[in-house]
Amino acid sequence: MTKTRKTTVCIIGSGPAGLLLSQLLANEGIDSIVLDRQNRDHIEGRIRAGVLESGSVDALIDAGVGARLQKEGLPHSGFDLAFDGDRHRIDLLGLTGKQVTVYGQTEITRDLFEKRFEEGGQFYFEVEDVVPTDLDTNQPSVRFTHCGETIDIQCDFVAGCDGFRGVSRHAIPGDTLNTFERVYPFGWLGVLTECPPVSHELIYANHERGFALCSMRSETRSRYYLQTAATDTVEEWSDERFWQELKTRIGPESAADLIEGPSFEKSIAPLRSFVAEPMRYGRLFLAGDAAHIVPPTGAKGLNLAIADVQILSRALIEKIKRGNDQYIETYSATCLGRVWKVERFSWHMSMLLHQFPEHSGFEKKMQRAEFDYIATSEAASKAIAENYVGLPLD
Ligand code: RFL
Ligand code: PHB
Repeated sequence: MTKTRKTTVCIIGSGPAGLLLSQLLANEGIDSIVLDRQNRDHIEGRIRAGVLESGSVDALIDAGVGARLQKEGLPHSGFDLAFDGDRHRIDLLGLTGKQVTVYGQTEITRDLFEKRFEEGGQFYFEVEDVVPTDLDTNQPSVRFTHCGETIDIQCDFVAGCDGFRGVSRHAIPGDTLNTFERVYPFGWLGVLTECPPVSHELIYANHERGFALCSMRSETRSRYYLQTAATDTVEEWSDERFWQELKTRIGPESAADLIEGPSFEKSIAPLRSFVAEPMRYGRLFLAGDAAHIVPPTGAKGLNLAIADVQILSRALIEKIKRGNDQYIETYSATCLGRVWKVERFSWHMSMLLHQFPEHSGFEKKMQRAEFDYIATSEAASKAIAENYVGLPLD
C-alpha cells in the first residue's frame, strides 16, 4: 500500500540547508515536508562547522532563529596564521569592517529544529529508499519508505539538501551533470575538549609535521584539529599522542598556554573539493553539500549551504507567490559563480597550510614565500580577510 501526500516543496535532507530552507519558506506561508535518513538526535549531535560569516549570521537572524546565536555566539575580529612558529594576524575587522562569529553547527541545527517543531513543521525521520521522480515535469514526486510504509510525496518542487552522500544529485541524468573533484592526500583529526581555548582567536598553523588548527566552541570548550595521514584511524590517536603533536605543531610559545583535558569527541574527516554542475534539473534544486564540498580550511561549507538556501528561497518564493520564473532560471548560475570563488579560497588555504607528501623542497619554499608575502602585504592580507568574512551573495 502506498500513502500519497501533497506539499509545495519536498525537502530531502534535514541538515542546516534543508532546515533553513523549510524555515524561510514557512516564514512566507509556503508549506514543505522534510525527510531525513537519520533521526533528530543524530543530526543535532553531528559535530562539524564552527565559524559563521557575517552574512550567515544576518541570514539566521532574519529567518527568526538568531536569538541564542546573538547571545552565545563569539564575535571574532581576527585570526592568526602561523608558519613554523612565526605568527601573522589577519585583522578581519580592520581590513574589511566585518567579523565572523564562532557558533557550532550543532547549535544552529538545534535552534532550527526547535523553531520548526514549535511551528508544526512536517518531518519524516529514518526514511529509506528515497527516490525523486518526474523532476522534468510540473508534478515531481518523492517516494520513500518510512516505518515499513511506502510514502509518495507529490509536490511542485524538490530541494536536494541531502549532503554529499545523498541521492538527489544522482537523480540528475549523467549526460546533464558535470562533476569536478580533488581529493587531498590527508585527513583532519578533530578533537573536542572541555578546556578553555589556547588563544581567544583561531590559529591556523603550517608546521613541517603537518597542519594544526586551534578553534573553540565557547570560552570553556576547545576544538582542535591536526592533519593526519589519510589512512590514520582514531584508535591510533590517544589523547596523549594528540596533545603532544598539537603542542609541537603550534610551537613552544602557544603550547605554554595550552590547557589539556580529556577529549569527548574525536573523529577523522577526509578532505575534498567537489562541485556538481548544474545545480538545477527541471524542478529539482541542489543546495549545500549535495552540490559542492570544500576542504574545511577556509571554514566555508556551512556558509556556502546557507548562501545557496538564501538564493533558492528567493527563487521559490518569487515563483510560488508571484509566478516570477526569473530567479528559478538563474538559480544554478548565481550559486555557481559564488561557489567556484569559495572553492578557490578553500583550496588556496589548504594548499598554503598543509604538508603534501608529493611536494618537493620547491613547493615548501613557495608556501613559506607566500606566508612571508601575506605577513608583509596589506593587500594580500586583505584578500584573505574579504574571503574569510564572506563574499557578497550575488
Ligand atoms: P549535511 O549537514 O550533510 O546534511 C544533509 C542531510 O541529508 C541527510 N541525508 C538524507 N536524507 C534522506 N535521504 C537520503 N538519501 C539522505 N542522504 C543524506 C543526512 O542525514 C543529513 O542530515 O549538509 P548541508 O545541510 O548541506 O550542510 C553542510 C554542512 O553540514 C557542511 O558543509 C559543514 O559542516 C562543513 N564544515 C564547515 N563549514 C563551515 O562553514 N565552517 C566550518 O568551520 C566548517 N568546519 C565542516 C567543518 C565539516 C567538517 N566535516 C566533518 C565534514 C569541520 C569539519 C571537520
Ligand atoms: C571549527 O571550529 O570546527 C572550525 C573552525 C575553522 C575551520 C574549520 C573548522 O576552518
